[in-house]
Amino acid sequence: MQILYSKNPYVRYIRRKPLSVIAPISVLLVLYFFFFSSSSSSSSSSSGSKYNYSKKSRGWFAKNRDSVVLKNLPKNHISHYDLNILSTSSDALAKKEEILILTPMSKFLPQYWENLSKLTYDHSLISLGFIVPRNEDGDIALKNLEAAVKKTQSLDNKSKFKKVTILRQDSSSLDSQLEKDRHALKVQKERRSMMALARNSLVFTTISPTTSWVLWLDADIIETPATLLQDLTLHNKPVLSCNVYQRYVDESSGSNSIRPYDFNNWVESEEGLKIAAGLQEDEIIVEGYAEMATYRPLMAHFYDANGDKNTEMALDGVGGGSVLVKADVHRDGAMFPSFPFYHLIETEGFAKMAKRLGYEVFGLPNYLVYHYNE
Ligand SMILES: Nc1nc2c(ncn2[C@@H]2O[C@H](COP(=O)(O)OP(=O)(O)O)[C@@H](O)[C@H]2O)c(=O)[nH]1
Ligand SMILES: [Mg+2]
Repeated sequence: MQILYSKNPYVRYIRRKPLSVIAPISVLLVLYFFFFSSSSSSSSSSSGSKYNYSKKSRGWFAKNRDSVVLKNLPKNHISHYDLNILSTSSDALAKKEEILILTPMSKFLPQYWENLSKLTYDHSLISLGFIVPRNEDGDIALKNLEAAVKKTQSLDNKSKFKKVTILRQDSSSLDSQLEKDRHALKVQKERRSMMALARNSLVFTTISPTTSWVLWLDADIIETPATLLQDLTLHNKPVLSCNVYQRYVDESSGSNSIRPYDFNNWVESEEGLKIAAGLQEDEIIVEGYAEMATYRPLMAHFYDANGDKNTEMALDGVGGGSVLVKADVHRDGAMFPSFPFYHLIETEGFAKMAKRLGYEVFGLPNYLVYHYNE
């Protein structure tokens, strides 16, 4: 072997002058590392941030590979979003923070649309998303919704919303939507679990890289202050729920009155935990039923007509009537469990999941929004 090698003229040359090979290789290595380290140092500046945008291409050769991918594609086909600078603050409107309003809708109420249209937050910063069930109610709701959208979106820039997305539900839904039917305890698990799937579908399809906030607003919330979005963002909370009430005519006095409607905004109780501990793995607790007395403090009962509208209270469960959520809470994975999660589902399970992800959940007992009275 030794003899064979030394007969090769190249090997003999290298043996005599090893520098002739080592020198150019060293130069190449130095150049490579120079470019490699410069490309990684530019991205490491953001390494302390939540999201990282280091380029996949590293150094000379990889850069060339990227340019091959980019060839023959239309100009500006790549959009860059830096989620580190996407803000959610108490000064949302001034900072032009975008809000996505999401509504599962089985019924279109003109009062809902009027209320939405009156919101004074800059409409060019508001996107809307709807999910409509695939049943007869849904057909009617869709027709009315589309007409309303068409009308609003052809108005002036001040009225128009940034974007409107309407989804048709691919999961099943219950047909009967009479209040007494949908509130019967035995249908709660099935109904709420379907609602959870619809909500998840809606948020995961419509959330965009520019969304700072998500407002969950049910289709039967027909009255909110026009400054709803400014008022809620002001608190700068990860999850913040309004107190849902209902207007009605008091039969005895004949006078207009209000009463609590949504009992899903609650604080966990000893009794609630005790009930949960005794349940089978797939059983759930639903709030507001005498059959299952949890004695949880309900936000609906904390309303004080003379109290400060900005009073906050920490919550463990929320309803879906009118809830503002920082988009990052959803991006981190908080969704609406369609299965028992700590014996909770849908919006109540969502609050639990947000908390398990380390976010705080709050409600505004004195900030009322009104549910439609059927
Ligand atoms: N996509 C979808 N939305 C629904 C369905 N059922 C109800 N909704 C909507 O979901 C929200 C909450 O439902 P709702 O029946 O009002 O619940 P409740 O107020 O707690 O009785 C409302 O905006 C409804 O219009 C359904 O099957 N599919
Ligand atoms: Mg409702």
